Amino acid sequence: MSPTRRRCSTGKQIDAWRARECLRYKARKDVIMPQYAIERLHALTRHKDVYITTEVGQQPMWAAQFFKFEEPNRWMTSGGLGTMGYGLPATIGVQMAHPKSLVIDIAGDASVLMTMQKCRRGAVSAAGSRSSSSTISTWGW
Ligand SMILES: Cc1ncc(C[n+]2csc(CCOP(=O)(O)OP(=O)(O)O)c2C)c(N)n1
Ligand SMILES: [Mg+2]
Repeated sequence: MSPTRRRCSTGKQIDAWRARECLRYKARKDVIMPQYAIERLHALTRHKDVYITTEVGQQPMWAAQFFKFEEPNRWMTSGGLGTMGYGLPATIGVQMAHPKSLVIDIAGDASVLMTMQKCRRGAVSAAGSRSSSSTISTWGW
């Protein structure tokens, strides 16, 4: 097959994939769809200089797919195989580097929990107090 024909069939294949609209989602009345929330976040902040950080899980995928990045180096993520709890400290670091910009951590509920130890440590250090915790075998007890 000539390179021209190969490009042509590749283009058709890509068109067929695009036609599936694999990112399409159904709006619901009972919940705010995460995809919609991220689309709105983009729409409402697009006039600002925005940096996005993420945690790990489904939300970095939605952030990549539904926040329409318009500048390079604006998406700070630990990646799909990265560490939960990355986003909040990353947000603080990016905000310190870009004090006039808007920095947003798109986080999942479980990843936020992973940052609680850091918040606790920061709060305790800032207050100059000490803190102890007990060790338990499971959550919820
Ligand atoms: C420190 C750490 N522990 C465990 C994991 C494995 N892990 C990856 S995603 C995930 C769940 C993430 O849930 P949530 O933050 O609620 O994100 P969602 O998928 O709901 O967007 C877990 C446990 C990890 N990546 N990092
Ligand atoms: Mg979650």
